Amino acid sequence: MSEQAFPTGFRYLPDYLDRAEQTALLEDIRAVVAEAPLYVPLMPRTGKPMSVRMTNCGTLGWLTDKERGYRYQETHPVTEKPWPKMPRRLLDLWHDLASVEVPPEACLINFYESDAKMGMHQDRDEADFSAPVLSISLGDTCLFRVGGQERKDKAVSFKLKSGDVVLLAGDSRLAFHGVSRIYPDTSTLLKNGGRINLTLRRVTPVP
Ligand code: MD3
Ligand code: FE
Repeated sequence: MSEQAFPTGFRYLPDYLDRAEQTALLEDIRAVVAEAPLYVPLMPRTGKPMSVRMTNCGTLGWLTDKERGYRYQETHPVTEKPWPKMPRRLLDLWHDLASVEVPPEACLINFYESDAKMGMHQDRDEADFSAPVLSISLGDTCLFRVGGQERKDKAVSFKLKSGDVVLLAGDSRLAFHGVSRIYPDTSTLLKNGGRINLTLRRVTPVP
C-alpha cells in the first residue's frame, strides 16, 4: 500500500474558525462585494468563462481576461475603481498564521455555485513565492485536490469545509491544486448555498 501524503509545507487546519468567526468574516466579505461586485473571469486567449465568480480586496487583485490573461492589478475590471481595503480580520489571520512580517497585498474571493469547479493549476503569477498562501473556506464543502510541483505528480483529494484554513508554505507553495466538486447543502452559513474561498497572498517581493 502506498501512503497518501500532503506536500511538505502544507498545513491543513480543520475547523480553525468557529461559527461566530465565520459569520463575522462573511459580513466583511459582503461589504467588499457590495463595493466590488463578483464578475465572471475569462480564460486567456480562448475567452472561455470560468465557472467561478471572483472579486478581490487589498492593494492588488488577481484577474484574468481574454486579451491580457492572468495578472494582478490595482483596480476592479468592471468598475475600474481600486479594490476595497483588506478587512482587519483578514490581516489578523495572516499575522497569526503566515509567519512573515509583511502584510498580504491581495485577497482573491472565489464564489462557487454548486456546479462550479477549478481545474488543476499552480499559483505562479506572484513575483515572490517565499511568502505562504493562506486559504479560508466558507459555506458548502468542496472536494479539493493537491499534487506536487509537476502536473504528472500524484495528487490526493480531501474535503474542505466551512471554517477550514489551509496554509501553503515551502514546497507546497507551487503545488498543483484544484477544486473538483462542490457538495450542495452541506452548510447553512450562506443563505443561498454555494462556497466562498478567500486566498491571501503576497504579490510583490518581500523586502
Ligand atoms: C495549494 N483556489 O484561487 S484555495 C486559487 O478553493 C485557488 O478556491 C482554490 O486555487 C479554491 O488559486 C484553492 C487553496 C489553495 C490555494 C493556493 C494553493 C491551495 C494551494 C497554492 C499551492 C498549493
Ligand atoms: Fe490556486
